[in-house]
Amino acid sequence: MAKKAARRPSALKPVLVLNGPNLNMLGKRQPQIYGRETLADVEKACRIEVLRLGLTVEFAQSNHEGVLVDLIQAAREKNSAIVINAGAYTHTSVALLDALNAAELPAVEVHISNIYKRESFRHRSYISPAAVGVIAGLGIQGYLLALQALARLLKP
Ligand code: CA2
Repeated sequence: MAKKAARRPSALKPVLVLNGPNLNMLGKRQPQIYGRETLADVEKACRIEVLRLGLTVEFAQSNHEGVLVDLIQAAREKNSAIVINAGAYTHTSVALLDALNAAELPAVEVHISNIYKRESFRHRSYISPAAVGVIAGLGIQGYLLALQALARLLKP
């Protein structure tokens, strides 16, 4: 019987999954837009997915733009890639765009909701030019799809 190939623990630095303002409220308000799963559920699902993918992950959330910039700056040394849901800063922050460009890491932008179905101010992302790809509207599955895409990009 053919043996299933065991995945070796990753030699890569962890992928940073970074969440911006108000995403700590996930599952607690507005379930019609953002669903019923909490940020802790997102983290759990990401940790299971990276085991399958042979990656490791670090999770962070902040409501503060400068803290997010600090985390992206540190990622340049500490992390191999970034999954980012910048929340409302997506639509306003040149600082996050600059930090992502300076980090020179593959980054995937994720939005739980379909930002193009919503108010016009959400149609514009300042950070997309620094992303290898953008996933929107697929709920928290978007984070797992982002990790899958990065696994393909990072693996030799
Ligand atoms: O769809 C997304 O993931 C967003 O990045 C979420 C942001 C929003 O400003 C973006 O336009 C799209 C808002 C995150 C707020 O999350 C909450 C979750 C539950 C309750 C209240 C806020």
